[in-house]
Amino acid sequence: MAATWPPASEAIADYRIAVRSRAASETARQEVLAGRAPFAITGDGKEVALAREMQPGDWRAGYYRDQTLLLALGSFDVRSYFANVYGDPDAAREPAAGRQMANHYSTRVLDADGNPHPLERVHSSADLSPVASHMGKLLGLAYASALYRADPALASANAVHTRGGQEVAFGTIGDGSTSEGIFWEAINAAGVLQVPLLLSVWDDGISISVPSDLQTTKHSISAALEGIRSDGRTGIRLHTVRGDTIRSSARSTAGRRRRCEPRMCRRWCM
Ligand SMILES: Cc1ncc(C[n+]2csc(CCOP(=O)(O)OP(=O)(O)O)c2C)c(N)n1
Ligand SMILES: [Mg+2]
Repeated sequence: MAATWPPASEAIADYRIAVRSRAASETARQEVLAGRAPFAITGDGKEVALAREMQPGDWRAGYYRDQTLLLALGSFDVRSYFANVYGDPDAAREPAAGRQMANHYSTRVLDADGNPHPLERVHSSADLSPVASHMGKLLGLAYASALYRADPALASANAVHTRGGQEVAFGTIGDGSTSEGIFWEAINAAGVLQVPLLLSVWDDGISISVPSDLQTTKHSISAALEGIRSDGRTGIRLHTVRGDTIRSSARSTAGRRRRCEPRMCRRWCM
């Protein structure tokens, strides 16, 4: 697959986001080590490419490495990022009003008056602390879209929640977390139900202290999942790409997932 590159102005703007995000990561770690913040496991910069393939109305269900994704989506800025790290109780600065762990992200679905926000942005479901536990939510979001697609009357009756079922659920997960049971349940169900779901596994070969060699069959989640690769009717599509080709891969997969095929991309961290 030939890589298609964005215009230079877009690439520079994205690069700025990635650099800013990395700088925020380093500061957040310093704040933890200095005792001014309780916790920070942070992300890097590659997720900016994924953000560019998401559309208003899509959903995210991810984990603590996703700050660049949210920065690139405009879900928050660096100020709000640190409001999250410090547990700021003001919902105007920190969507979870300080009730989440640091680096656990969300966007508000309802406004201050209790009305649903219009579908003009990407929504983030609230992150969960037990690793992989968001996989059930990711599947549920994608399944809801599949049901809306199948029933236009249901979709139009719920137009504040769905764009006729055309939205897609984007997930992220670390390679170590793929050892959890719910990961396998969700991936299997996605392959059976053929829901619009795109999952990126950030394959850095480590999960805090345990190398993936010691916990993943065949030392590779892609290899372990080969048995449920799509046969055209059922199963999932698998892609393994390096960080520098994320964008072209996401573009190609984004088009197909809007046609309702579950995908999983195993990606190498940059
Ligand atoms: C069920 C559960 N077990 C253990 C932990 C503690 N824990 C937090 S992050 C983490 C490592 C996850 O590694 P991986 O999924 O590879 O993500 P990475 O940080 O490498 O991106 C662990 C073991 C947890 N949060 N939840
Ligand atoms: Mg890992």
